[in-house]
Amino acid sequence: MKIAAVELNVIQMPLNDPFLTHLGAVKNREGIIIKITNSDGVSGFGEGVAFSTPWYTEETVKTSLHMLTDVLIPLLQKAPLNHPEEVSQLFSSVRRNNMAKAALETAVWDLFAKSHSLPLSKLLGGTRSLIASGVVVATDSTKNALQQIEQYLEDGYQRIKVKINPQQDYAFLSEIRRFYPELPIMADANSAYTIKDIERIKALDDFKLLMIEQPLGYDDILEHALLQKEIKTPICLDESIVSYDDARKAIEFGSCQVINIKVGRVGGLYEAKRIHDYCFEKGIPVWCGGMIEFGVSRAHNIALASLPGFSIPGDISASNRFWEEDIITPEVNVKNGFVKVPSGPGIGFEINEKRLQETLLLKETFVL
Ligand code: OSB
Ligand code: MG
Repeated sequence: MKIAAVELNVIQMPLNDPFLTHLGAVKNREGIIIKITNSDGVSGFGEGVAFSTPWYTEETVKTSLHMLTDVLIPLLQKAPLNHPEEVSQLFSSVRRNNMAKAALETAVWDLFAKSHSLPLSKLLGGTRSLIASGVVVATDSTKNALQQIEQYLEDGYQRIKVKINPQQDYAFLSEIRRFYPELPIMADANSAYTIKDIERIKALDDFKLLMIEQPLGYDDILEHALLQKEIKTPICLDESIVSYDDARKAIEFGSCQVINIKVGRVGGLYEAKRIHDYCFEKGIPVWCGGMIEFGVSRAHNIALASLPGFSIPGDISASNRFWEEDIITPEVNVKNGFVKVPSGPGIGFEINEKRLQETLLLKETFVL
């Protein structure tokens, strides 16, 4: 596999509605769309999912651009690659910066799949042709949450995730349960609690949530294990799991019963698949997390979620959940609660060049 050129496109788009968590609001999404082209003129695409500010992880769009430009693209340039599985090892000399790594690594997977005329899902070992779709409600008002839930259920979503924090938990969830007693709901705290809040979190067992996501520290696995012993609701880890080893330790410790896998957070599809395979073997269900991402990353998520261990509807929603118009064509659609896994080569979606140009902030090209 000879990579001849890498193109970095920084784009920006407003969200249909602000995405609110206790950590702040996302109203505009910047992202990095990577195009790599081989010597035969075949192109693969990847997406950098770091945010403009470091609220979710330590990375930002700017740190990603620095890593890509000054470190990762030069590394890729040096190495003769036979398979995308090798990229992860190639980048192992670089500490963390997982979203920057994943942006480039996923583009290599797409390129490899396309040059072998294989759907990416098949290359990864996917077995599903339909992905059960869930959606996230991220607002600070109960009234808005109820309205959004009503709309999303009408759209066919199979599972709702809501954002919670100590200012918005028991009363908020009671009100939702009053209208939707049987709805599959999960609650994501994005580390809004500490172990001192144990009684507060225990009270949430009343709501028969599918799970509670990342209640405690963003890099903790120890206190989550203590908490899990005290509550009935299964804990799902998100922020705490940035590698295969984190997943293994969290499971061995009893820190969680479920893992949310995000390709960007763990540094690419190879690591995501390793986590999946480990969890599958241990009987730990996984689901695919979302990052308010554009179509390229959505497409990679769909391919990943076709693996057999993704047994819970993830945060894989339609393009129109966040965007007036996505940068891929066709857009991601949810039909009867499912997203179809494309059967075309690679990610199975084309880039909407017109939309990419409309949203473009900056473009850089590297000839290798
Ligand atoms: O914690 O899962 C999270 C979005 C951005 C950053 C972190 C998280 C989220 C979501 C998923 O909750 C939103 C989506 O569907 O993309
Ligand atoms: Mg989360």
